[in-house]
Amino acid sequence: MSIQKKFPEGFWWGSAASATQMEGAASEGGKGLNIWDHWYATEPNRFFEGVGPESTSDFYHKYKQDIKLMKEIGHNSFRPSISWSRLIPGGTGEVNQEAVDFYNNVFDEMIANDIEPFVNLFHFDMPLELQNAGGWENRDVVDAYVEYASKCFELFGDRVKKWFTFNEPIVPVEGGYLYDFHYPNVVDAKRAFQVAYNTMIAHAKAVEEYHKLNIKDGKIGIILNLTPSYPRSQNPADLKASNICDLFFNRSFLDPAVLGEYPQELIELLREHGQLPETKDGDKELLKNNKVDLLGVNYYQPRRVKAKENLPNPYSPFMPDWFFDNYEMPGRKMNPYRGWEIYEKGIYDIMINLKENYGNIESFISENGMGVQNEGRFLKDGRIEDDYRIEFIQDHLEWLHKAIEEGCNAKGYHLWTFLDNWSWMNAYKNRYGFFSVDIETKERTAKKSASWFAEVSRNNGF
Ligand code: BGP
Repeated sequence: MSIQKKFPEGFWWGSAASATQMEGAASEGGKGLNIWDHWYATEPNRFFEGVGPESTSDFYHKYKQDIKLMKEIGHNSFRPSISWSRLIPGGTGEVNQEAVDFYNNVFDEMIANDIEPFVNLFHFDMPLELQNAGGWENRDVVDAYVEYASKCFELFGDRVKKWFTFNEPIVPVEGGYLYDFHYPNVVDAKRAFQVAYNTMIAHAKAVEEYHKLNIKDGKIGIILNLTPSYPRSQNPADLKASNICDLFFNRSFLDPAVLGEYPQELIELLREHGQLPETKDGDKELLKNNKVDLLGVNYYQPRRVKAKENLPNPYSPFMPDWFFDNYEMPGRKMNPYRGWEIYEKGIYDIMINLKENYGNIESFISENGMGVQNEGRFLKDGRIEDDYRIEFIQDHLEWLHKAIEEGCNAKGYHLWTFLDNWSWMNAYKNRYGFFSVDIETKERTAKKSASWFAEVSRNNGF
């Protein structure tokens, strides 16, 4: 078979996951509680079929076997996250030695199998005690995070050379403070913007600490879900709607992380509506001086918007949605299980934007994937024939390849995710993995996409 699309040498082939979604052992090994443990204990009805984060995919006990499987399918990199409440139960103070041993074992095992650990420090999982103290609204929590991050650099930085401060930091803002899909289920834009801002300060302080260490070959970045905002039409009203969306949902994190400053237009908009967060002296310089080395891009779906049909209810809580309506483009391709549009070219548009407006920063696709319900339907001779996933990945890779050919600085592709895992409120509704997991026995079985991806990474293309 001749390879049509060859990727640059050393391309990162792998997948991503997160501690809460794959480790399980939520009350083992000295782990403290995080907001997911707490929310599930208090409102189990919020979770699909009442399934919580207690055991998830059990990576905590099965990591050796799983890393072997990663190796078998040609991974040269994998992104897990560290659970803050496992490493430092309660969020501040003593480090939990059992957790140190666990993460040491995981990183060592990966390296022994030539799989580079890309380590993320925060994937939606705030320690409960710190959430009770106000979470990201409280600047003391920012300091606690910086201590936690520094501890991670000290413990694992001799082997981990790619660090990420946050995964999709906008999601806890949207879920927890605007749209009611994460704990603490607050609906209050002003508080949401404070959370967003303080997260960015925590990020910049962690970058500063890491850069001070001057670790050879060490890089630190952030992972953002960049969702292009496509306007319905070129009418100025639609363009304005899409520009505002871009400010709220992309540039709110992308600009400070990569350019070291917030877009002036966003500041003006928030000021006009009395929504500006509180800042401290020195914050501006902190952001300016601590830009990322590397950017992870999570891409699942585009956002399509149009000018608002009706004026917002002036008595309703202020929302970004006061400035746009979502637009359902006729004929769009959908993943009906997740309710997300599939638009492969989005990946290319993101990369071109990074090239043109963000100094062509070194980046990679840190998540992309397709969650499908009832995958058992596709079982044939004991294997899930997930041709739709192969097609999904390949179609996205084609656009990524084109972007690279045009000079974009994209260094890799990670699928969400390695094993079917627990998807927050959706629990095990939609399955994303290269490997299926029997949620009772935790048995892993390779899907067709696993062997396809093994070929692709072996050939460094397809
Ligand atoms: C991303 C998150 C992941 C993962 C994925 C799939 O936004 O970083 O944690 O869950 O989306 O989404 P979901 O699990 O909601 O289907």
